[in-house]
Amino acid sequence: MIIKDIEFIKGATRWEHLPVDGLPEVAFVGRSNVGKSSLLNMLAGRTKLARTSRTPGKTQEFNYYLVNQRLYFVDLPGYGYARISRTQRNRWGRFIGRYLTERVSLRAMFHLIDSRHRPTARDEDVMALMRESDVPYLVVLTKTDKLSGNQRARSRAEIEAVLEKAALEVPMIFTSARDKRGREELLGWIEDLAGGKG
Ligand SMILES: Nc1nc2c(ncn2[C@@H]2O[C@H](COP(=O)(O)OP(=O)(O)O)[C@@H](O)[C@H]2O)c(=O)[nH]1
Ligand SMILES: [Mg+2]
Repeated sequence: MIIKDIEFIKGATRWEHLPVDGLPEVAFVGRSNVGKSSLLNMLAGRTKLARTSRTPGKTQEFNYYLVNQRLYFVDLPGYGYARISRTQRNRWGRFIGRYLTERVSLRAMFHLIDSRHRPTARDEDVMALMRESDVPYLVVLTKTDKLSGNQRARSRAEIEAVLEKAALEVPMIFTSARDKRGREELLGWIEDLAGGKG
């Protein structure tokens, strides 16, 4: 898939504000600071499409980007930021749960995990949600430029073990926003799952 154009459409904070045009969408989820904005910028081939932030967790919006006039990338709010309240966390969980079950145009969920760290308890919560969902689920390892070959193998083994514990068999894509590793592979998955060709 080649991204010819990409345009920020809206930051939705309520269910009623999600687009209703029925275009397919793929969503990106992960803990704050995992490198989600950087990855979206890397995919888009831009430096400033999605905001990268030094104050993680600020965005609590579903940010919709229209790609090639025919599908959306959805940047979901980050989680696991220590300073958000339990109430906000519960609200996040409910919203994502509803999104997974009711959003018929959702074609895939890409779960970003920092390749340098073990999945967190909140990451495991996401895996548990995806276990119960019919939405195709893929794991995207971020910041792999920071790993040696050995560390990469260990990272893969660790995450596979956690996924196995959750009874999940999931494609894993190694990416880096720094050196663009994984870009073509990820775009290939998006095209396959959401029909981004053309
Ligand atoms: N080395 C390296 N650093 C990255 C990469 N992606 C993001 N970062 C850094 O990680 C921090 C968080 O990135 P950001 O995209 O804002 O994360 P978000 O909170 O998930 O949107 C920033 O300091 C980025 O420069 C990557 O692929 N490699
Ligand atoms: Mg961000």
